[in-house]
Amino acid sequence: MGLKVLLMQNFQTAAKVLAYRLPHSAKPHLRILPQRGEGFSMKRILSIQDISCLGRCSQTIALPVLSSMGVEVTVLPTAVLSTHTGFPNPSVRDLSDLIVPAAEHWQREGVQFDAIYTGYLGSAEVADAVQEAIRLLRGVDTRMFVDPVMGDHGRLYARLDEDYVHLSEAFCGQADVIVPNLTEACLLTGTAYREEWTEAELRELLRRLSGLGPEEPVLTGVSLSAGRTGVLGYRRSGGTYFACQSQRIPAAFHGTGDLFASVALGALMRGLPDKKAFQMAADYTALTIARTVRDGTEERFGVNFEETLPELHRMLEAGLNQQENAV
Ligand code: PXL
Repeated sequence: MGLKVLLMQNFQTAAKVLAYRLPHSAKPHLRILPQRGEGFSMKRILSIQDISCLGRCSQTIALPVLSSMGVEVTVLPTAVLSTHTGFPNPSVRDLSDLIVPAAEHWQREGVQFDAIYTGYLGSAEVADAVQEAIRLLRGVDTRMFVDPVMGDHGRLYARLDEDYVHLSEAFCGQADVIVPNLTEACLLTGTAYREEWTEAELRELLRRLSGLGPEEPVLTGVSLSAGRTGVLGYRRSGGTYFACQSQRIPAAFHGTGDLFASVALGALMRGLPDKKAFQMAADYTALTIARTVRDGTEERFGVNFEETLPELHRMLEAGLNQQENAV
């Protein structure tokens, strides 16, 4: 028997063994990436936020999560910090003078983005430069997904001030989708912050947010029944609301908002409808927080999403498969 034939036979046997061992959810009809020979039009997004070297958040979550969901990510780091600002005295290198030249470069190269995703920007200089970059790069079909990261639990994050809140309003005004938490929504709309809300009050807050301009404001971290948390969203065009709730895990890890936003954007980019995308983000974030609590990780280090990415794949596979069958 020739070497080539022998290799072929071994290859076929190995392939059979591999196929046999695949768990049900990884069988070819459920997949997040195409099979050999199939075409795939991958979405390209631009993620504009800082790199916090330690303490998983912003780019260090957006990049791995979106990449693993089958979305191409161009990163535009707005600053590099030794840690997020939940640690005392991080070392910070501002990169605001990179932002416009990088955008001009991509513009010269004719690069197009399916979505622009902004998160923590951290300073007025950065926010101004990012506005200009968006002006240069946003095409008619570019969706803008804004997470107006500013604070939590009723307080602004360290280093941010009132002026920054006004800049965030301008970003939200241009967005298709915004994903503020309750603290951010209150800051953006000049509403007094409180912990307890009725659903009618939350709907009113959503309408106020939509008055800033976004097509779809989605409030994150809202609880609509005991022991549950998730989102309440509003679609301005149809005047309809949607809720996605999951288990509430009582813990306050850094970066969970970034994880939530990245998963939701990834699912939207993969073509899932908004309610499914946000439900996936709520379920995956809850699962990841639960796993991180179990592991005993310190809150300042963020969540152990590396451990739960396989589950995210399974959720996305199931969502895509359902979608395919529904068509
Ligand atoms: O996770 C939000 C975030 C992002 N980037 C930096 C932060 C924070 C929250 O504190 O400090 C630098």
